[in-house]
Amino acid sequence: MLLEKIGSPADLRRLRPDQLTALADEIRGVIIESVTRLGGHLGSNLGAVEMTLAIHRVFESPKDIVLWDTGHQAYAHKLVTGRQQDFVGLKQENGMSGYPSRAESEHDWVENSHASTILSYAHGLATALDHSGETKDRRIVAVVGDGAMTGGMAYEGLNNLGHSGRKVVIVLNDNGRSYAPTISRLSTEISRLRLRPGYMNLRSKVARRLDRLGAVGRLADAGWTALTTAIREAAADPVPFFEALGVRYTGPFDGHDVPAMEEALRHAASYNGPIVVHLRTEKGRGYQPAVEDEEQRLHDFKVVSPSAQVNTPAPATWTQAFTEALLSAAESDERVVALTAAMPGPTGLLPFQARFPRRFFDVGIAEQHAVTAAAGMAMGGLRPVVAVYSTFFSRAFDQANLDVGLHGLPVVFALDRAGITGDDGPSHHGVLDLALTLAIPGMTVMAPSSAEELRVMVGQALAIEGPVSIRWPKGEGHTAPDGETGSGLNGRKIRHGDDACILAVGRLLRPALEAAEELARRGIETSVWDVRVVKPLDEAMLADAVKHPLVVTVEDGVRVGGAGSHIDAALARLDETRPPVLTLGTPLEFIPQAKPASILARLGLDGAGIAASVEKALEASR
Ligand SMILES: Cc1ncc(C[n+]2csc(CCOP(=O)(O)OP(=O)(O)O)c2C)c(N)n1
Repeated sequence: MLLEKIGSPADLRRLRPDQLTALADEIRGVIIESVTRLGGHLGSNLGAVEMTLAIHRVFESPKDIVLWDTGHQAYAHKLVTGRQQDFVGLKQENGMSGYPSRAESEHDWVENSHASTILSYAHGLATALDHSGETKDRRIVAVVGDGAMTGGMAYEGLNNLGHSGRKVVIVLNDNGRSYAPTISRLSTEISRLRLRPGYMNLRSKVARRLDRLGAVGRLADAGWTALTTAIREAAADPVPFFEALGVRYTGPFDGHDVPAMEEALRHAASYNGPIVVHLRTEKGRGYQPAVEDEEQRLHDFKVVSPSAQVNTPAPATWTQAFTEALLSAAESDERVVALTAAMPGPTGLLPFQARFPRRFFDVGIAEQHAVTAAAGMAMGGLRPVVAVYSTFFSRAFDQANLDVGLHGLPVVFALDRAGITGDDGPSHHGVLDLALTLAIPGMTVMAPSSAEELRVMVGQALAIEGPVSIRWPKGEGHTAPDGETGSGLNGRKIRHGDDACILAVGRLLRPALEAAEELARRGIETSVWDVRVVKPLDEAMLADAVKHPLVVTVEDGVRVGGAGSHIDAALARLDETRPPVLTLGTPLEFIPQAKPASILARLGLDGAGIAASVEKALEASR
């Protein structure tokens, strides 16, 4: 195994070209084996193998700074920076992160894993290096995908890099896809260029001729750049876009040809300013199901059972319940349209796209645009549904608050993967959406406790003349504990008891009921409500709650400013002498990766934890 001999990127620089090919195969083997067993980003990592080798042979990390946008494509980077042994714990509790991680390695800088930020980090780091006079000795290379280039921040970064002239090599990792084919005019234009064989042939013919001419013929950098520019112009190159922003462009190059990339990167590194090196890569390379990934399951592969085979369909999920309800609402109301920020597969919109292609909008990784565009659609009389993961909704808070909320527009926010999501770590937990949506005046906030409730709520939400959010967790859909669903904006009382009243939000209804049973075994009788709608709160539910000596709220979002705080404030308004209110939720901490059940147990949000908290609070109040 060659890989065993690679302890750091310096070891890569000793390898011959044939060894690099063998090493790339070994790396793919490790990625496929680890991801199919433990889950993780498959297609993106398989596509980035040779690119990673070329970057680490040209740039000397950690002296040179290697930055990855999103960070979901950094497995090969991890493998060549001394973390081969850690792949056994990929995305597991106390194991290696699926993203770069500053705690893991001095080769890792950015671990936020929300897309389109890297050019801003690069601009900031380049500014800092200029300040400290280190620019001469340290270089910065920032890898960004064509998908990430659809996010507004990427353009803000590009604009500022171009304006400042700071020295950064931007590697555009262009595989033509986000989860789905990338939605971007720029990307389409670039793809057109990369797919035009005449252009590529002309490029390599010129390169070969220069090679034959030897050292003199290889020209100074300036001459080389002028020549490639001339070729591009002759081929009606659309890429002056970058250059209008003050960022040089070179490419496209074959992102699986290490020597060609090395040459391109060396040229680029000698340019004194921001420069894009455009690499054409194949997502999923080396593993055909990931190359063909129409269902978008292999971008971020989930293990559904220990014996799971790739392509095994997942069991019925919350997302599927959303899809079905949305399709049926859209059949009867042609104003209903759906938007996604580059995630039609994971948000359950592929069937909607197939059924209503003209009413479906993939806007690219552009959550902010999605929300304000939805505001515009609602102003024009449509009924937009913005389907987005809870964690990515944070990006568009200002747009939801002012562009939608201030105008009181009927936009439905369908927030999937809310609460504790698990193995993607701190950046992917959906613990902020309740606090954020509750803070928006006029927003109706729904939290279904079962997939059946979710179906009901989608229909309800579309009938409300104002903004509505519906948030639900990741994974297999819960069924209602008693097979019932609620109605209107009411809560639902599921259990009766006099000692305490538990108000449970969304998926935490289940552990709340388990806690109630556990408490009953200890002689403590509790009422349990399924809150269903967190805003506006059901007055009858509040009136019932204050009749108990203790009120307990449970949610899987931040305790501070979340549903519990909101309920506490409402109870205070209702009854100055209200009973004590115990609010259970997630702490204001970045929560590390682990299985959701394990995290919830650690945070005291499983049945046993809730029961223990209730008992303790009752003892304290006696
Ligand atoms: C703000 C934000 N929205 C959505 C996502 C989910 N997401 C993760 S990777 C990805 C696609 C990225 O495409 P690209 O940058 O081209 O990289 P590739 O996976 O194709 O290599 C998306 C949409 C995210 N990480 N951040």
